[in-house]
Amino acid sequence: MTKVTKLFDNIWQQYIAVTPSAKNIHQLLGDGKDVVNDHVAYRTFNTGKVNLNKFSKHLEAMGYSECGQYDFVAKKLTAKHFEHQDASMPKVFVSELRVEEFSPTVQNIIHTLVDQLPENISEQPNFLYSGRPWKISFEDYQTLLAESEYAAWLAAWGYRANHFTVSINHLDNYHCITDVNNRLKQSGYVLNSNGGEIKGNNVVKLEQSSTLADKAFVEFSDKKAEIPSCFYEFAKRYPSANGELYTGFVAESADKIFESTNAVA
Ligand code: OOG
Ligand code: NI
Repeated sequence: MTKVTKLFDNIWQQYIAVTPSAKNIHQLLGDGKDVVNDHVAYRTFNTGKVNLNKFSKHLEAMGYSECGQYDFVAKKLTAKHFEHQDASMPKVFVSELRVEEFSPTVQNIIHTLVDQLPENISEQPNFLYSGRPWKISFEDYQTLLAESEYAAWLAAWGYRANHFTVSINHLDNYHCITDVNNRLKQSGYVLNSNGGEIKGNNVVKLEQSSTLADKAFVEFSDKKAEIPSCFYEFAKRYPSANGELYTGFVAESADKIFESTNAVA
């Protein structure tokens, strides 16, 4: 196992611990075979110790490089995606919340979280599966939730993949996203239908769908509460003009995929 393969194994174990549906769907779609993971996604704040630039450095040290850039005006997010020199490794999508665009109350809560972190947190080898590195109360979680579902999710869950992604291109028994979605619904899984179950199309070279996040218990500093955890995504890529499969993301679709961790999407 290479270092990067081992890393993704650790990230997957942490993810399925709070996303049992992903483990079951992985078996269902793979029919006993391994499933190729198209990408994982991370969320962070744009504050110095943990900003997108820190993720870039962490990923670059492992053979990744920056590819696309994306802006989400309404959600107040900036994102980039990273590809590995070995194209068989999963892509990584990282977004950061533009903290200064929120109310003083929300900014204060976020600064209180980031202030608890060591300066070099992003250099730690387990950073990408380190979980929540700060203490937060349920009350502060709810204050964040009122202004940004993203901020609340990140404050509760910290540094872990918020989803893995089944590459439909590599499945043996399914060729189109509609067949995948139908199989999932027949088995009782609920899809994110925000903006339609299928986001994108062959013209933008990427079709995506996702489950709604599972729910899991989180220990806040004042109480334990059950909140949305992580989800599973399904992606089919189409060839670009050069004949190679498109490797980027589509901002309009991503905008809806983010909402897979909303309590009601
Ligand atoms: C990332 C959402 C974007 C995609 O595939 O478009 C994304 C997130 O929910 O943090 O993963
Ligand atoms: Ni995704």
